[in-house]
Amino acid sequence: MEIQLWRSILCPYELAVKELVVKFEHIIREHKQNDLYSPIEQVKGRVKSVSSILEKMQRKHIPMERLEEEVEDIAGIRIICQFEEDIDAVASMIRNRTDMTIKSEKNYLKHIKQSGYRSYHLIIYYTVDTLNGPKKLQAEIQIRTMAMNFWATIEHSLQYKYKGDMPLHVTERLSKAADAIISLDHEMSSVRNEIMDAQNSSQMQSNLVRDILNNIENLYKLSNKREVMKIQDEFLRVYKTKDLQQLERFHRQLDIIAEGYRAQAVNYLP
Ligand code: 0O2
Repeated sequence: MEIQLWRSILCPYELAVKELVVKFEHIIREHKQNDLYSPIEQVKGRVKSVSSILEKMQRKHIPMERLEEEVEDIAGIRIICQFEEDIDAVASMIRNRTDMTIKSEKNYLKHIKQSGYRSYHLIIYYTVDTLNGPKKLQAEIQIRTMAMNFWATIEHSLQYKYKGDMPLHVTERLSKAADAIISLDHEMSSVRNEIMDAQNSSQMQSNLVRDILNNIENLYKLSNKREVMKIQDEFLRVYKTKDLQQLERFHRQLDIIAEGYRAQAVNYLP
């Protein structure tokens, strides 16, 4: 096929990958802004390379006219989670969306692949707007933990290196490593609540500090400088205590002060 034709086939998939990455990244941002733990840690996306598409078509005897129906992962999204429990949360989030519909799901956590591969796969239908109108296409979403991703990345490179002829001693090592990853994920799950609490507090602190500094900055425009310097010194004192409750109290008080100055400023308007 001509290069130009490949470009026009892949172009809507490039758009889909970009849009999907933005949408999943936005979910992370929304959680953080609302002081909530995000089940999504990281999102990556890629359009399958032409050589990888050709290899799959050859291996699965897919004719050119069936390419877009049968190669389901031309657009690929990978969602990385911290904990195994997060995978279910992300999958149901996707099921509930109105901009994606599920074609199929594969649970390689319940049915671990012979290689030791674990991950949750969803094939979705997603519509992009192109110059020729809307185009409904397929995308593969892989959801896995950081530990599963570590294993899969290494194993994928080794598969590439040995081109389907991996020596037994390497396969055995990878199988042991896969078992270790299962134990690691379970261990991390057992301390999940503590880790989540710590991460939530740190996110809450950073949101509070951001809001307080915004308020102080606005006060510079409305109040006298000496007053604001005093507030700033008080903020530094409270901040150094590393006590979240004190910081929250300070934030509330500052809100009241700022509100008072805003009301005064409105009253002075001609
Ligand atoms: P890429 O883009 O290099 O990742 P098949 O493609 O024949 O394996 P199928 O049914 O089309 O099978 O899809 P499946 O098994 O649900 O998932 C395909 C993708 O999952 C692969 O994409 C890999 O990304 C990942 N995957 C599946 N099995 C393994 C495995 O044993 N090890 C690793 N590291 N990854 C796996 P591709 O096609 O390899 O392309």
